[in-house]
Amino acid sequence: MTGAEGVKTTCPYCGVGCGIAAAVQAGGSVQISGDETHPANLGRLCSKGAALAETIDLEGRLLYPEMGGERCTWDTALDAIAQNFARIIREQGPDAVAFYVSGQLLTEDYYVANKLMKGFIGSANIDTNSRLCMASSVAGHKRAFGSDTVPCCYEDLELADLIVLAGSNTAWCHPVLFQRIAHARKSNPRLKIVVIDPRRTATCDIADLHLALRSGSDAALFNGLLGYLHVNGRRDDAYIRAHTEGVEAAVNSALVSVPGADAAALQCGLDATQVQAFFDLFAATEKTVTVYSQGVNQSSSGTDKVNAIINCHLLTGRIGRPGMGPFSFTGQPNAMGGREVGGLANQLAAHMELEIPEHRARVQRFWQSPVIADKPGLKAVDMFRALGEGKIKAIWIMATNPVVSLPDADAACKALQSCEFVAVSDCVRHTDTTAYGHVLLPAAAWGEKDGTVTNSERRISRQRKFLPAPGEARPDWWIIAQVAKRMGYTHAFNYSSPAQIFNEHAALSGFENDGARDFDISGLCGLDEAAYDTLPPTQWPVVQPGSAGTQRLFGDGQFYTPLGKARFIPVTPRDPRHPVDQAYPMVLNTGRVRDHWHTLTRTGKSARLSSHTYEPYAELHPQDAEPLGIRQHDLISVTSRLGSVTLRAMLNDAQLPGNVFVPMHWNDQFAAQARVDALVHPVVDPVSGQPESKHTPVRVSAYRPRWHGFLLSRRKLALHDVSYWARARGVELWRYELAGETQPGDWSAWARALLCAPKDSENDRVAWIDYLDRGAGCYRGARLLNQRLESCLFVAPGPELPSRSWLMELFALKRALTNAERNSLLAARPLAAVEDAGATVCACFNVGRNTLLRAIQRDGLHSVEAIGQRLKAGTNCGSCIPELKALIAQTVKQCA
Ligand SMILES: Nc1nc2c(c(=O)[nH]1)N[C@H]1C(S)=C(S)[C@@H](COP(=O)(O)OP(=O)(O)OC[C@H]3O[C@@H](n4cnc5c(=O)[nH]c(N)nc54)[C@H](O)[C@@H]3O)O[C@H]1N2
Ligand SMILES: Nc1nc2c(c(=O)[nH]1)N[C@H]1C(S)=C(S)[C@@H](COP(=O)(O)OP(=O)(O)OC[C@H]3O[C@@H](n4cnc5c(=O)[nH]c(N)nc54)[C@H](O)[C@@H]3O)O[C@H]1N2
Ligand code: SF4
Ligand SMILES: [Mo]
Repeated sequence: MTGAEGVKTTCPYCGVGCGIAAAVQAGGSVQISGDETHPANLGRLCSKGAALAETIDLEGRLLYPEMGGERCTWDTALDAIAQNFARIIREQGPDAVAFYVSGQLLTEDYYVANKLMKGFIGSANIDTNSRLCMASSVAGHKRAFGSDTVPCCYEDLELADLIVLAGSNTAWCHPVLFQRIAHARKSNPRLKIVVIDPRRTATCDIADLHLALRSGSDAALFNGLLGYLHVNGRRDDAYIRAHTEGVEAAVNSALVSVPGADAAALQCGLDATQVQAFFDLFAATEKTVTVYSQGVNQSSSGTDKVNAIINCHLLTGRIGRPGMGPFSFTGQPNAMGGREVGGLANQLAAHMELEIPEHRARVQRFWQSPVIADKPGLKAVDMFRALGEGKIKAIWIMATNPVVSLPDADAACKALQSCEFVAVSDCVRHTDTTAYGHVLLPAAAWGEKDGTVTNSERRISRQRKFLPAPGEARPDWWIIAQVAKRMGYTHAFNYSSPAQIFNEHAALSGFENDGARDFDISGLCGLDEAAYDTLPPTQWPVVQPGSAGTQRLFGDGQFYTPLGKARFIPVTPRDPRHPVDQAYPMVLNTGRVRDHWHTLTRTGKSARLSSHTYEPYAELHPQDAEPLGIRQHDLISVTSRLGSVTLRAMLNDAQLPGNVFVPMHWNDQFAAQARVDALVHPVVDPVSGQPESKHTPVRVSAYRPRWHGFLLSRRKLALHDVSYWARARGVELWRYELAGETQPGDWSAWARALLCAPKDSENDRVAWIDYLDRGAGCYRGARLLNQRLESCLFVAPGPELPSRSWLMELFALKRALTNAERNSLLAARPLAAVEDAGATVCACFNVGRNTLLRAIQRDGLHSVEAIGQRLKAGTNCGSCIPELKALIAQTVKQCA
């Protein structure tokens, strides 16, 4: 669909699923704006969506197939996969091969991969990174509803009088929904917000109540709530009788395990009055939505946490009606689509079950396939364990980077290293995972392929192509179908467009479905190419052709269990001291930062997005840091029984004492030793198999190198002799933070060896300015090329180094440096006073912390609106508003 604003498509990042208009300009650049007609965002975008144009250049792209590290033809690469898979299946059986796929595949890609593995190879060894993401929600939904159904829609957030955000840093991870909630709060004074998170996050900015509960104790809190609602006469008995089963067992289990608000407070490490306030608010508010995300799912008791939440909604009958319900926010753009096609190892397609013989027979009949998998395959963590043990001989990884994102990530490296045959489909040439691929397949990226994705409110939206695929990149569905054909399944994989695949998927959803399965989009079946192309964003189910879709589910009290009733699940909260390890006394919590996406393959390309957090860090409470001799911005080691990382210490009281928070994003492409999943234990939830990414026992210690430094360079550099480095994109430069254990004998020679480009032409005018204070252990050097700053290195014995801001601005200049600028280089600031902007807070308008502090202190701008008017900060995507408020609050408090 092309309009005046460009092609309408969907954001490739989070599960909010915002609509985007992408317009290719005359010069080839792309302009991105929010699609005002898309119901998810109505024109809004967050910082990541707004910066998409900065991430689609071809630098670092995988453009051609490769085998054994050499470029090869598509035929060679595809034959190699088909032949190796076929041979291993012949010799060892179908369970000796596996696919590891991703919630970032489009539904059509995902459908084809699942069909090939389950219906033609005949194994269910296809699992997905959604196992690390949504598996506990899926398992909790199925236990309670008999189906993996999200009953709510975004509008419920606007209709609610209470929104509970459990284990969700909505402000950073679902920013447009956060904006919708913040907006609703302004227009509805009754709306109260409760945040349940061990950390005080940016989301707490709009919270009326923040419960900083002990890590992992959510099931105790919601069990306490269930008992409280029961005891205080808040049961909706008519609803319970008509539409649910198992209430007494769940209530008894709650009353025994957590008898009352005081017991909940004790088990969760909370203040009893706060818990009481939460229970009272929940009890009194009919229109309550409970949102949950990874603080709930990524836990060894994740499924129980989900059911403890759902139990409270069932007991009060608050489900399926406007403004209420349990609402899982999905992470990836197509986490939901993956569930619909059955991309998890324990599912069949179109919400049918592997364990049910009639379902298997039905899918096989529909696919007319030679076989059908008859038992669940291996879940992600088990799959990589089996790879390491040599039970799986060949794996094909698509659209995910498991060497970074799986728990016990070093074991994943070893497993891939020892595996007989590894194929990787990715858009990027060098990732921590492509390093292990025998065959690399260049996938078409966002903007280059067509298909559909489903967002958190079950809304199916089109991703539309607006750029040609570069080099020999091909869409994932095409690559998979090519391999399937070469394995002999030509007839079943003879697709020529994603529309054909979508039609087949839609037909399967309605096949012999007399209302027994929630996922039914047969009303979208039979779309021709033109109708597929113009498909408007639609919420499933869509049973009748021409239907506008379904906003909410379960309004009729009918569920997908054998009796048609929702099930209460008795929950026994785990031991709050879990796990105990004296040698590793702290709890490692991991998650996301505002402007980065996962393993940095995309957001790491944008200078704007990299400026908010440019270095891997660990946040901890000053009370924990002090006895360890750790000061603000020191380097530290965080170590578990499995591994160790080196990071920058950020001390703040937003963490609970005893907790350390480390972002999940950094990896071997961006830092020396910051792949945090190398530390995370592969402990999984017993029901869902989802890993516990938020709770690993660790210890923390100061890391004291001999020197610290930073380096700015127009070229990407290979660093030797440094024990710590982290790199980030800047405008026209790479920024490196450095530290080393050995001092070079001659700093100046070291700097020249590192920074001199091998291919400066004879006509280039190179100049060096440097300065060494041997006694103080300081070195500063700058290299100019044709009178522009080419690179500079600053070294000191401690982490206190000059601000990088002004130097970074010089790289963006298109002209020669002035004499004054040259003379100021080694001071790292203009000798004539120009104010230093400081670290970026507003990425959209590049407004720095110091500029904001000056505006607040000196110019008396004490509201977000006033700052917005003067500096524009916070007026575009709004992602930085929580930080602006925190700066105002902090500065005003200091002045008072
Ligand atoms: N900026 C950005 N946004 C993203 C992504 C990204 O990479 N970057 N990724 C997307 C994806 S795939 C996902 S899955 C979502 C994730 O979205 P979220 O789940 O919101 O993000 P996380 O930061 O992983 O974790 C959320 C919070 O859980 C808290 N937590 C830890 N342990 C517990 C606990 O025991 N109980 C409770 N109640 N809370 C706990 C953490 O402190 C953290 O603040 O984000 C999506 N959006
Ligand atoms: N410690 C810790 N670990 C975690 C988490 C956590 O909170 N803490 N969160 C977990 C969660 S929720 C998630 S979702 C995962 C995410 O972890 P990953 O899925 O491993 O991370 P991504 O960087 O999104 O990897 C996607 C890869 O696919 C490539 N790609 C992008 N588009 C396409 C495409 O169209 N086709 C193909 N073939 N490739 C493409 C990208 O270049 C990239 O290499 O991490 C999990 N791991
Ligand atoms: S909230 Fe941001 S990242 Fe998520 S879909 Fe919308 S624009 Fe993309
Ligand atoms: Mo995720």
